[in-house]
Amino acid sequence: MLVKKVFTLVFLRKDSEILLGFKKRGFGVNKWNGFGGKLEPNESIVEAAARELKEECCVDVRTGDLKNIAHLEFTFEGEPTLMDVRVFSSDIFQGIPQETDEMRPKWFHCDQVPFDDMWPDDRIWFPYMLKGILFYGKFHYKGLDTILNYNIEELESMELFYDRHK
Ligand code: 6OG
Repeated sequence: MLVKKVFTLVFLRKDSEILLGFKKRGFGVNKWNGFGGKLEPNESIVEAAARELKEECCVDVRTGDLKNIAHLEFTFEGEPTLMDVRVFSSDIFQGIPQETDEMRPKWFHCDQVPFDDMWPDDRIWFPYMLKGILFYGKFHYKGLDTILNYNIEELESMELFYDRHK
């Protein structure tokens, strides 16, 4: 039996750029990624997404301006946890990204995403996100560097997807 843990992951967009953060500690250390983390008790997923963004790079976003664009699931060979990652994007936010103890933010042109210094799955699913295609991606890892298998399903609507996966 897999134990599901929910995480958030937020990408801010500005013109042809995307905001990534270089993770300074914890899971995914020394990799560029979006901003996010675990839910706190009594918090909705979108509230957690906005809180984590604020904590990690000091930018405010209204929950209503966060668009759910993907659902990711990660499993790791021999481990009992399924990471259920809710991906959000927004081009409406307040403030200038600042470095924190956890993340060093930087804007990247969408053609210059630093995939060599990111999770290996990112290079597979970023093209969907950058084209504006909603999707459900599943990745099964061996260790933290090798993807044993994966699947990506394009979605018409996230609401219909979550209705199906209640
Ligand atoms: P904290 O441990 O910082 O939350 N995350 C992943 N993101 C990508 N792109 N690929 C993965 O492949 C990931 N595994 C986890 C979810 C961890 C943050 O890292 C994301 C959270 O935003 C395995 O609380």
